[in-house]
Amino acid sequence: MKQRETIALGLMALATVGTLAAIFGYERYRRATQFDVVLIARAPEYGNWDPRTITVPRGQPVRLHIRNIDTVSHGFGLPAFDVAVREIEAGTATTTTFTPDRAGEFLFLCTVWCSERHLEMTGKLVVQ
Ligand SMILES: [Cu+2]
Repeated sequence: MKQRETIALGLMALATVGTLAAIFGYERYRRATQFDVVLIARAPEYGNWDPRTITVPRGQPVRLHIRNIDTVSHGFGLPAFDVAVREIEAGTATTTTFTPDRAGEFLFLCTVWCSERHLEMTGKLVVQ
């Protein structure tokens, strides 16, 4: 009887340790493989994209968090990598993921007519 209890306790301890190891291992893997970027959207007269230039590593998945802190809608387009977010409403945020597979400098832009200076709402993605 004593032996069975010891075996049961041992198995429970193994299951607990294994679960924790899997959780922390996955989190470490996710951070190592995903590149996070925060991008603020505002019409050009109120600050434009912030930052205007984003630098990311080539071949690594990029998770782009776009926060529209403006009072009008904006959109996001990165034609070189077929990324498009049709509309980000005022005061909301969205996330999009892509993997830049080639190095260079690429244009990103607002795709919603947001102000008279909408056409100035552009930025540069640098892939290294
Ligand atoms: Cu805009």
